Amino acid sequence: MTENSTPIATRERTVDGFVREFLRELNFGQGVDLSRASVNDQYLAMARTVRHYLMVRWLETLRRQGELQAKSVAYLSAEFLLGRQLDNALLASGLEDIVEEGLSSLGIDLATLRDAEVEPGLGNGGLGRLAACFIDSLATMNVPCIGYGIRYEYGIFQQTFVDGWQVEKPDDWLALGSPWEFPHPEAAVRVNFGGSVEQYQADDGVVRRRWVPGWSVLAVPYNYMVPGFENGRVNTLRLWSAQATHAFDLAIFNSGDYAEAVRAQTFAENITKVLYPEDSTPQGKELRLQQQYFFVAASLKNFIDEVLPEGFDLHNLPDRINFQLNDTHPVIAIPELMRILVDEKGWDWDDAWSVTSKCFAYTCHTLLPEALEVWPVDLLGRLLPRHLEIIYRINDAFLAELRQEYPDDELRVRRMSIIAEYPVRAVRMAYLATVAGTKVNGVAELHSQLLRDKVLNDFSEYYPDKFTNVTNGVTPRRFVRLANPALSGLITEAIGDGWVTDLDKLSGLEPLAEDAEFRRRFREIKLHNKHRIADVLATRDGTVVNPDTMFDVMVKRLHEYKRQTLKLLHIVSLYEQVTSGRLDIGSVTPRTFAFGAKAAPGYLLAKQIIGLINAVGRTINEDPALEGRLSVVFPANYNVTLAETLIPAADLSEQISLAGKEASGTGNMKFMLNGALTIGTDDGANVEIRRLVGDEHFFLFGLTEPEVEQLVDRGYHPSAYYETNASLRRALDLIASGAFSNGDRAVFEPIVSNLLHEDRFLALADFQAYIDAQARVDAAYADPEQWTRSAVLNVARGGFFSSDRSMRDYIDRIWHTPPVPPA
Ligand code: NBY
Repeated sequence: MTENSTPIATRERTVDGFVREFLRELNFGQGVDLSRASVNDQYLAMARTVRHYLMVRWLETLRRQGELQAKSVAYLSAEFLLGRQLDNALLASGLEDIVEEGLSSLGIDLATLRDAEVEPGLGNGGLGRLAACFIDSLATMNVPCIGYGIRYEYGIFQQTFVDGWQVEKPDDWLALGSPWEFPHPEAAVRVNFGGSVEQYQADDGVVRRRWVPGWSVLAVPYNYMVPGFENGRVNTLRLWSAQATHAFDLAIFNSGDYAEAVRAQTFAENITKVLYPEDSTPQGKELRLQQQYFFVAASLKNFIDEVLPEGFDLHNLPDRINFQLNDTHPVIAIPELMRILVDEKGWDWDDAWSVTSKCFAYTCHTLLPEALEVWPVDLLGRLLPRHLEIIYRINDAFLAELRQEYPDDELRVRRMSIIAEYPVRAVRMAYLATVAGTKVNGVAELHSQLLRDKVLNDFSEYYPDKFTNVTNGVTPRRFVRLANPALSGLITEAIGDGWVTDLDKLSGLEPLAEDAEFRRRFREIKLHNKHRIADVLATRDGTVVNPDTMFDVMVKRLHEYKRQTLKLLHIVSLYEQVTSGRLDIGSVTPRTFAFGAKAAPGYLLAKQIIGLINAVGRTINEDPALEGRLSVVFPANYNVTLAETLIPAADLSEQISLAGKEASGTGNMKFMLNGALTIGTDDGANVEIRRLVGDEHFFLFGLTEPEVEQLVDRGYHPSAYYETNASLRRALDLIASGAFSNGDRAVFEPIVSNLLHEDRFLALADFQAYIDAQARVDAAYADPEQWTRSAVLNVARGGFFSSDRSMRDYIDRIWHTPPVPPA
């Protein structure tokens, strides 16, 4: 090998080598020399340098994959909430130390470059972040996986507060360059829409049907590296971007209408313009269905034509791939594969169904009935007429099967129809996924059980073996190793560094809960992390927080079912008692209440709640009598980056959804692994957290799911709680009085009346139990040694919540894709 073709990764893994590569990128990539380089120049050069180090591994992974043709996972997800890439790439490639030293020899601070990175916010919340954790784990575990999704030009909106009210700004994350992506315009594929279906006589004399599309766009792939942790593997994430097709433009150009041609271009490119910011209630908008079909059609075509070797017999597809459907958003892939096999490949329907029904598995992420996606048939038929026909045919066969099984139960058969008739005729995507998928899984034990017993009960009776559970997890690389370097150092010192890829090893910390010196250092680290977030908030927002207080943190999307209002009622009640003189401030545990939450822009009540949190916060923070003892911080624009500094500083993790509503939660796991104690309901993965950590180290409160159901069945009257509970009444009255809105009683009236007269998520019913649990929190916090013991045990017993374990469960229960160890 000549010097020039020696891979850089084997040649330059030294400080000098790095510095040379970095300067070369700065000079020849950015076109500046060091003395004139902006921070952004330096960041971009740095990112590209690190990328080069990973490149050899990526190419090698791809080469071996092509050679082995091992069974892989294709994770189909409309969202991948990746977070910043630089740190993760440095960690995975083992370059952290070299880079830090190299940069400092040039007088550059790595932390400054880190902060220059704009995170790709290509997801709403838990579902999108889960996808990012999963692909990290698969790469780290040497499992072949390709992530397929959408390259939104604008990610989740940037949240700002104006007078405490949420105002959304577009998230122009690509503006300063995106060094982590590799566009491949030459590999673009065409995606069709609209038109009609025609009947024709094929060469074999058979009458067939085919789609005559009305318009099409190009899907351009952008590849991203997904590096495994120190294992030499780099998997691929492929995000699709929409572009106008040339043919499309040309016809119009030829007719001389330049303006129309440009309009057409904009129209096509709209498809991947923006991420829909609704995190639970799907809007049923045509553009959204376009997005879904767009990325799924491009992905299937890419997999079949490019990833599979030439001449691959598609009858063997189920041995080669699992398409995992991340919620219903990619479910249109099912009729698309049928269309490819039947219409394009000329297969019999039954052959095609036999293959298709072995290739997909479906993960459900919700329990809210209004969150289950349905597509009105008139919309679907207009956009994808052939797919609608195929869905009808799948449904006909399914209903015929059901009528055999349940000859005397037509009501049940209709309940289970993939096509709903009311309020409009519409396709139920969850049902389609359940019928066509090999497996259906929920994301925590309780959630999977409720799916089986309630949401999809008819289906679980008909297909008992399809239903399974895989409890969610989070990647310990990003959420412990990178987010909490101080704690990571302490853990590694105690038990070695194997925990980063084998999180069950954290159990080795158990005995150290009894070690006073270990506890002292653990506490010191928590305090250090509080100072770190205090610095961040001071610089970013000019907010002052007192690190010598309990950090009580609630971060998640703003939603009624998550019950930020319950947290708020606790705060208002405390404030009311102190200011009315019934409670001595000296006896109150000093706390910093921290919130982070975006509301869907169209969710007016959620935006009101944000307004109220900020208003209460302002009042409390301005009260000199409370200074240094009680404060509320609500940094705007909570995202992955902020989570990484906020969560490690938390003492108390708020997981207070109404039982039976939060599918799993994953923030709860991140807090646990960073040594926070949880106050929570028996909901989602809280159930498993509590079981693992033990009742003594978890503050449980509230109605259980069966109790919620009973109460609602009996008839729930929130005002009864208002009338019988004096502190609740005083808190609500204080809000209603205008105390937080300059005396204007109208401002927060909708929140108060909603709670008094509707309260869909039973905040008032759980109020007293929550207050009592908070009193137990105060008592426990008063004993720092005991509290720290519990905190250490939370870490030691949290190993189960690694997304590596989730991936093992998917592999064992759903995919059956063994790892492919490196050569
Ligand atoms: O998925 C969340 C669940 O609420 C949470 O309990 C769970 O831990 C997490 C991972 O399994 N769901 C979620 O984040 N959902 C969305 O973000 C979402 C996004 C878009 C749409 C619906 C839901 N949509 O219909 O457009």
